[in-house]
Amino acid sequence: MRSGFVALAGRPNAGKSTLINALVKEKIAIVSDRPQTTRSEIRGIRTDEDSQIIFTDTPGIHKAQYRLGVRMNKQAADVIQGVDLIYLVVDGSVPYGKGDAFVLQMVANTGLPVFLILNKCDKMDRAKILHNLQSWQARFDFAEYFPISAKFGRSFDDLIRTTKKYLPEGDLLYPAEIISDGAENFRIAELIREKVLTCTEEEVPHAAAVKIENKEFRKNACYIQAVILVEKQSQKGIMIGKQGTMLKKIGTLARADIEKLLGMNVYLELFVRVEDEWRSRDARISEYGYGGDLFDE
Ligand SMILES: Nc1nc2c(ncn2[C@@H]2O[C@H](COP(=O)(O)OP(=O)(O)OP(=O)(O)O)[C@@H](O)[C@H]2O)c(=O)[nH]1
Ligand SMILES: [Mg+2]
Repeated sequence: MRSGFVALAGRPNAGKSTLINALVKEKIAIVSDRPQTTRSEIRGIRTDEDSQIIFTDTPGIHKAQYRLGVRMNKQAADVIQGVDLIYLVVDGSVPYGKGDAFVLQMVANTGLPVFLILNKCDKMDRAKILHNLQSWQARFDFAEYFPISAKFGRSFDDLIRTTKKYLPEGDLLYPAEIISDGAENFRIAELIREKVLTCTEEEVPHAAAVKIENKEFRKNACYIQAVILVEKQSQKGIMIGKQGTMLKKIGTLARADIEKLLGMNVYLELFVRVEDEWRSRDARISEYGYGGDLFDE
């Protein structure tokens, strides 16, 4: 039996969360085409007859503008220190840049084995994939190379088989049936935030946080009250929309996903509140569950 830890690291939007969901065959991390979707580490556990792999999705490493971003980057950096293996997930369809070089240096500095996961291969032809792999090979001595499509790939057997070789001998670290160790309220809040990310634009999705205020189970149904926090009055207006249309749309989409997660009818009430500059305030960031532990800069 082998068991161990694998971190998924990379720039925002590379497809880390899409990949972790595919690897554990359940939606444990939210996904969107906005950069900086993931704001905290998320564990996904895959157990089979001879192994248990604990994957950790991390926030995309970026140039932080707010304390929130600083804490997200710090958490990603901390996670990759404490694993057996790192997947460096890159979006092969966009050109290599400074951000890639920065993240590569970070993972290289750990001294750990690193797999290059060249993602979004569905968007590239064979020649481009090959060229891409060769370019990455010249930059660092990766332990393995995997061209994949996290979104459309059906089997990751090869990746899983090879990953096991890099894990130590060991027993189960989690009960075999556990896929996620995330708190239920946080997962619900994240599903709501995912719809905020899909439905709103520009600065609004980045300025939004979601918090569950109340959750009750009654007669095989779940009653949830959640608040969407934004930084400005103008953002509140956008989030509510004309005659509440935007908030209604977010609520309808989120409810469907929460029902799937909980396996029961859900009654979801959403509110919007302004929380001044929450992205710059440690207490608020921690309260909403983003970033890792507090630290001094
Ligand atoms: N075409 C294509 N799109 C993909 C693939 N993988 C992910 N995407 C899309 O890329 C976008 C970003 O995906 P995420 O999984 O949220 O990326 P992430 O690396 O977790 O991003 P952050 O959380 O911001 O760091 C989404 O719109 C995904 O649907 C892929 O293999 N092919
Ligand atoms: Mg993500």
